[in-house]
Amino acid sequence: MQANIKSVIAGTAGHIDHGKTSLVKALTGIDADRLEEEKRRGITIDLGFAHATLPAPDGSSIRVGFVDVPGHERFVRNMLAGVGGIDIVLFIVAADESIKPQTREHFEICRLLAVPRGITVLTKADLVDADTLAVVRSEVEQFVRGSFLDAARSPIIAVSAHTGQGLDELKQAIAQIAHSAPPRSVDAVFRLPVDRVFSMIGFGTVVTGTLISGAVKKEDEVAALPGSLRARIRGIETHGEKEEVATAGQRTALNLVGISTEQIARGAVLTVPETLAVAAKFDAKISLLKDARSLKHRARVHLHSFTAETIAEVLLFEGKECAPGSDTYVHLKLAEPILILPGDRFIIRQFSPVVTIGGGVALDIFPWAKKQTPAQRAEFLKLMESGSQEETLLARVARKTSRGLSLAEAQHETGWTSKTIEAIAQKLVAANKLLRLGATLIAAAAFSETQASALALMKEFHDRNRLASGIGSEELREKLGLTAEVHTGMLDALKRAGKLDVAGDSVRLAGRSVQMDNVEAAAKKTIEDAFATAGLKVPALKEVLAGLAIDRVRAQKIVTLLLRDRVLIKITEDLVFHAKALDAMRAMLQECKAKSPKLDVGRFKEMTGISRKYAIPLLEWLDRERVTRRVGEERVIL
Ligand SMILES: Nc1nc2c(ncn2[C@@H]2O[C@H](COP(=O)(O)OP(=O)(O)OP(=O)(O)O)[C@@H](O)[C@H]2O)c(=O)[nH]1
Ligand SMILES: [Mg+2]
Repeated sequence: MQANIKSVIAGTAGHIDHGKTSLVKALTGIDADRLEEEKRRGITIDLGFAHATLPAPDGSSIRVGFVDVPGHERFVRNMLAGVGGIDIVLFIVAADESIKPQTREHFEICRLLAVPRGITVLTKADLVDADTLAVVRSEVEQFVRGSFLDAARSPIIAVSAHTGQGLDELKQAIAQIAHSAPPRSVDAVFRLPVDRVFSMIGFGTVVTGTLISGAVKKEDEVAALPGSLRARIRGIETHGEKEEVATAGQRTALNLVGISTEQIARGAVLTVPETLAVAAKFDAKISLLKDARSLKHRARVHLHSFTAETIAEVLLFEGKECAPGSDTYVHLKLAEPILILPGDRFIIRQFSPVVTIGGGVALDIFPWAKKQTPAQRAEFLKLMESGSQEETLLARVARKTSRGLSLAEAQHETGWTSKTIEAIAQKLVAANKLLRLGATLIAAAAFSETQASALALMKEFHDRNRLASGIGSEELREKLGLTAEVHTGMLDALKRAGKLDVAGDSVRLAGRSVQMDNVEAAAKKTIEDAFATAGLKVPALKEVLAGLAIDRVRAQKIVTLLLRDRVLIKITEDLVFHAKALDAMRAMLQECKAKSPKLDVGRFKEMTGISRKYAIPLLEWLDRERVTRRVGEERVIL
């Protein structure tokens, strides 16, 4: 492939029999009507494809892929599958018939899908005289006035596929427009909406489509959405030539390994695995055509996005209906999930009888419905419609408050490449609007609030639990409802600010320690003394606590403190020793070791003067502490 050759896609549009297929053939030499039925009936039923290389004004070449659509009103859905992703529309009006119903419908579809540019072609010029042609030209000029096809900015060219009149002028115009069109960004996630699936003997599954964004190369792994199928790309063809790479703006055929022709159909989208996510509902702005009926809340419509189509229920944010010729924000609930990204245009058609009634643009494919009021949502959607990438990413993160937005979620919500998300996030972090905690983005304001809530919660905790030295980190996280990443980030920030102390798993306000009254302090001393004087012949903890002047709950908390500070050591559920007594025992064992490292229960009992009841658990504890090691019936002192 000559990498420097620019590729664009031109699509036809217009009423049945107005000469679309004949024109494509006259321009490319290729008959895009490929079905036997099409040839027999002399009409186009499904999409047809052709290609040509045209000389550009600067002497270079331009490759034009043509998508030829059917004009018959019954096949508008096929037309819709072809028109998505075209760069240039050849808007066709037969000079002998002028504007007809599908002239209007196709025009509206192109306008609603925001096809960026086009050429109006008056076909069959050979069938009319100059006066008639002038009349039709002026009717058409009138029709497109003020639109993207306004004669002031886009040409109107009369041609005849039969005599060849106007074809050179048209080719030049196509090359000129293609040349001046801004190149598509390849720095976007690869997406190929599939419009055709067939199998080729010796190759297996082949799918074709207009590559609407990004790029793909041979041997890449691709995911087919919706669904979980994956495939490897064995071969690529664009415009009839084998290639190593295909990029946005090319008609592309991919030979897939791993997906059979039964497993994939028109409507699927091939994309990068583990990157984008399908949506079963999304928020959008829709516009209703002037001659459509008003659209009621909860109405069902046919929704077309690129090659996919499904049924959608339209939920209005306000009012009971949307009036013809107006636009409004809506929530759409889909019968089947589709891959649609913010900024993608779609068409809606009346449920029955099926006619095009409007279109829209997807704005929020993962709405945060429960947490936002309708007014907040409308505000949010307005920003999604017109805000910069920085503004929209910030708003997406901010609406998640203390939960934050992970980088993976950000990619699902925006459809941007991870590179783009990282770059924008970095700018926002540098401007102190966002923080990045691991793989989570959180708005600066939400992070401050999270810290304030944590401090307030800690204060309340200490006030209620004077005898507790701190709260368990996990308990705090659950109480605040934070994700692990935000929680860790919050603790780090407050530790750094000197506001929290974190010891192991326990979190407490800085400078805040256990607060005991006199009775509690006395009780603590009583417990400590009871164990200190007992040596290894310890009393039952229960009995010690029963003798105290305070209630069981507080007494238990004091024991917890003594255990935490390692004044007391718990050996089993019922056996607690003073640390000093255990230290003394260890010292004694070391002395014994000098005589003999062997230790049996008898020797241990003799040495310590304790009964079997204490000796066995103590010996087991010593094993666990690696002071002794059990060897058969005996132990060795280590
Ligand atoms: N005289 C004359 N006839 C034409 C011209 N272009 C097309 N036709 C005839 O018009 C008829 C319809 O042409 P197509 O090219 O099939 O029209 P189409 O717009 O593709 O029709 P659909 O795809 O079914 O919507 C055919 O009989 C063509 O031969 C032209 O420039 N001059
Ligand atoms: Mg045709």
